[in-house]
Amino acid sequence: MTKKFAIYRRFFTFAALLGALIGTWQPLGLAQSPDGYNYDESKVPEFVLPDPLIKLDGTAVNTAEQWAERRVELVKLFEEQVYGRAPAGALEGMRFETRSTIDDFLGGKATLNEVRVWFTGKEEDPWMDMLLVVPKRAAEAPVGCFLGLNFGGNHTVHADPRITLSPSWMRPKEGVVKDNRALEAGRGASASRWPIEAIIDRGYAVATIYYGDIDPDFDDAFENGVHALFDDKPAKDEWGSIATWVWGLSRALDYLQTDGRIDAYRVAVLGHSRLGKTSLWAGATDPRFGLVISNNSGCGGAALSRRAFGETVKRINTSFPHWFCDNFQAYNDEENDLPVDQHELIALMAPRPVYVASATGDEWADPKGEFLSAKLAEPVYEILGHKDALGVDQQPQPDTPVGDRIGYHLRTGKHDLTLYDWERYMDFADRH
Ligand code: GTR
Repeated sequence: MTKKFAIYRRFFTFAALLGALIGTWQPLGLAQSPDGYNYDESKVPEFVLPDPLIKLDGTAVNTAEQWAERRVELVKLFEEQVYGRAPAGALEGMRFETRSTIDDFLGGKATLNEVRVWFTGKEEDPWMDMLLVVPKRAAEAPVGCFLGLNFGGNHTVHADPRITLSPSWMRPKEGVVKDNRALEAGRGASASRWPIEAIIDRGYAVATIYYGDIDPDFDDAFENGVHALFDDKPAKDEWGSIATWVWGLSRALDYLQTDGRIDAYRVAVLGHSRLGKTSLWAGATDPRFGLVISNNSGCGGAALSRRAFGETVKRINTSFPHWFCDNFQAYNDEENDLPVDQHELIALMAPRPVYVASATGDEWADPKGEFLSAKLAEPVYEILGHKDALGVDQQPQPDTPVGDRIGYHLRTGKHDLTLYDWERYMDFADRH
């Protein structure tokens, strides 16, 4: 087969896959579009997606070796145009301090630790606090662990009053945050998103960190959080907040690798919404994460940018200019100019298992666009020996999980992370 033919074949296979998918989409129950945003499937613009299996020089990717080269290209494009380059690895002097141990957590089923990660080892510099809950059975053999950032402080994930109330800066929230500081009333406020006892009962550990410890979530010209440890304002292709949160997740994994109760090869990184965008970028940049989970991550996460359905690139860059690198602004209303799209982000997890989840009432995050990204990552898994990684051509009915190496479900309900989602993630982790 000539090289040219191989490229054409690759292109047409990808185009045919895309065409077939577009032809079979079933619109969800249409909610009213917010002003200026599209929730109408028939108004999705025409677009051509970049093919993950064609390199920048036009050559086709047919083998694992060729994919390894293509992968480097894709990571670089996402770094330079979307999330921004981050410093590689930990800072010199980083150390871990276990600040508390609760041995009788959940009636003695688990041990809870609060571990502070001192990023430079110096107490005057930024740090992050990890809450880690480990089932007692880890004494016999190391266990797998779910790691994810939380929105409201570690004290919000469980109501146990022995968990330290976060002293960090918080976004305002009625009843649980006042003057940008956490209130006692916020204890357990996010417990429904963190079903810790159910996770422990399934034999997994769970670790979480307040995302604002790593970088407070507001546009502050990069002066606080870990940015303060690095020089000046980031250049146009350097890290926004998502890449910074990812840097923190990798430091959390540095710690987990030192904790003998955790099987460091079985750490799943998970996140909801903006933190789902974050878990995907973490999985893409840190191959130590064995499994990657994106819950309702939407624009800049699992959803295809070119569909411009629900939240658009322009809207996200306007509301949250600090999340991505400044180069990403160039694609406001110009999604077709992006050298990548989000199916290629999902493909960066291959051959590791990845799970994408949507919710019926979360059209802002474009559930179909999230499904399509998962689907269009399949050819990369196939090259790496996992044929039919997702295994279905159409978005499944609500509450019908699908997939082998690539998992997907569409939960009935709103934008949220629920016990239903966690149960699917644990089933998926059990299988892998
Ligand atoms: C929304 C944003 C989404 C999503 C969400 C969240 O305001 O438009 O992209 O990230 O916030 O993180 O809760």
